[in-house]
Amino acid sequence: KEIYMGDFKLTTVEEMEAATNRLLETGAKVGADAWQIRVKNQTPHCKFGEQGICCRICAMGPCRITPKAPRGICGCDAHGIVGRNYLKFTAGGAATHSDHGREICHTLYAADPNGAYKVKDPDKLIRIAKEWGVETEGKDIYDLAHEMAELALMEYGKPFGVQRWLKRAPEHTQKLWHDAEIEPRAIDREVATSLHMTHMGCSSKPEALVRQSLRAGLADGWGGSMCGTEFSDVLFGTPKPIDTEANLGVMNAENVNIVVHGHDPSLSEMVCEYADDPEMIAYAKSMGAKGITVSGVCCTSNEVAMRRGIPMAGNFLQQENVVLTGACEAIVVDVQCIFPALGPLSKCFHTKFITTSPIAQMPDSDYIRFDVGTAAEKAKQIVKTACENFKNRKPELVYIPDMKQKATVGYSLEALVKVLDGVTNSQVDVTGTTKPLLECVTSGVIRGAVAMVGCNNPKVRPDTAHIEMMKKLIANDIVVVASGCSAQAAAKAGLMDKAAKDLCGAGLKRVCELADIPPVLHMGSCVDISRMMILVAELAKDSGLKISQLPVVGCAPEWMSEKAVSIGNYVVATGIDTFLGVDPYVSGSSEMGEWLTNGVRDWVEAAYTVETDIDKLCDKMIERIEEKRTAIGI
Ligand code: BF8
Ligand code: SF4
Repeated sequence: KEIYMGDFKLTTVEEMEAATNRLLETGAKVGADAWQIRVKNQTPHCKFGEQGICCRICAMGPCRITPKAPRGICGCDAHGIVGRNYLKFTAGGAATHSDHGREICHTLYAADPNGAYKVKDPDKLIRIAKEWGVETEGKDIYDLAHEMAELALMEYGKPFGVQRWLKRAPEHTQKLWHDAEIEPRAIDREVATSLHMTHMGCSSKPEALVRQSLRAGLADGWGGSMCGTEFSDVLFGTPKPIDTEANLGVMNAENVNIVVHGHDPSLSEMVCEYADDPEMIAYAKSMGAKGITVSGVCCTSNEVAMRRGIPMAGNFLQQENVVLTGACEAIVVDVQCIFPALGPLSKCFHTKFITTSPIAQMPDSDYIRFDVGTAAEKAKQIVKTACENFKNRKPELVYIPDMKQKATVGYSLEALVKVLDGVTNSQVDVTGTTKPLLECVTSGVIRGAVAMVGCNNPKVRPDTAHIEMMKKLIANDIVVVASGCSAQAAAKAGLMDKAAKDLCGAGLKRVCELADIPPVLHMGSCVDISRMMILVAELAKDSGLKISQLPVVGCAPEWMSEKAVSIGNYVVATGIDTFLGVDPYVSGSSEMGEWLTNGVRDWVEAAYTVETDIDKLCDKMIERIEEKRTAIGI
């Protein structure tokens, strides 16, 4: 099923798998373990766990629900157990994203005109300050940054009131949240309340557990994640379209290869900064390399790709591959989605596995503790360590698959509004609104939009769901906005190359040409799904429609993390139907299933669809988009 267009050709999943297999051969030679092997050891999975009907929140258990034992020792039934597990899962994700956001606020608090961290987008800072009612006139930008950082940090623990960012939502959405009692209060409070509710002997009523799941999710998407995204932009710059490349072929056999992996741009930005320093490049040369190549894995890769054009080596299930190339001098990680496997794996090669965060400490790693105060010095130390490691490479183990695609990334909301301005023939001055995009949608040139997000999961043939669905969507004139590992799957395949416009239906193709954009738009990392929330909020306000009426849906076909469930909850709670390709351990409770796929619609006008057949999942999304168009008469 190869698709040729001039000299442009998508990279197929088969080609990616062949490259992986070749790398696994190297792994076998050095006695390395791999997720492909561990999956075999772990399957079939425990049925109780899969269905969410195992409870171990108190020491009378663990209790497992069977037809013969329909209740745990305390009397909790399957619905309560599944519901509590679901809420705990959500709380884990909300805590994780939000804590990342908090770290960014601390970095902003430490911003200093003479220090490692500066304010790169002062206009955005002023815009947010005005939005929050903070006086900006005559204030030094760094004083303002510190004031705003402190206010943002207060959002995590304020005793009264709800999240400040909620005001960005349309009035109607805010009212729905208020009426359903799911407006998130302090971010940490929603996480703590969730853990309180799931303690032994608290909530076991699915309705209450689902309600709090939405609330904790909203504390993430319209709280912590939004802080993460917005203040990352202030610190490191708001992304603008930029060219980069994706897949393992971005690593360079002649250079010192540093791979950044994780999530918080505070680390990766500094590593990139120093890897670019002439002094460091000279140092790499003195070690026998031709230069330094920094590439990325997972969300931190999205962050530095969007702002610096740093190439993306791969996504979640490709993290071991970067080490298996034998050409990785250092894989530098901060937090989240990091395989502990990287420790023992790196020991099979010369690779230094450098952990940097007290939050993600792992065996078999070199721990170089990174914090805002010593960022410059530590980043330098990391780059130097990598350079010095070049000489330890075993040339006979080096194999970098010759596989990469071009990608244009960096479509923040600000950038998107700007590029789409060029599309319509509208004589009205529409600068700064989503109206051009709306015009494309209402005229039917674009049928709608899908937000493709989330991870890889061995339960789905890696990247297939992302890539195949995107191909089908764009062929149907549905524009795709992508983030996280989904975005990287697209980039690896070539779907973020502007040449991929030829895979689109006639309408979307025309828009891509006029706006000079690829059909799959990179909106960033997973915390940046908050950008998508602001986009739909703006679309609703500019069109006078409710968010739930827009022909827009969300999809996480290969998700695996707690964060993904937290995201799913806030996307649904924002009024966007959300399609999952992996079941969130709720199949053991018909009531929970009913609440998530239907019941929540009464509160937030959207719900989940879970479908593990990817073809069907995609068709259902297209159907939903067309239904929404019909309902509003476009
Ligand atoms: O936050 S998509 S595997 S990297 S969880 Fe992780 Fe999933 Fe990737 Fe980023 Ni998001
Ligand atoms: Fe069993 Fe109830 Fe304890 Fe859960 S809370 S482990 S169901 S006794």
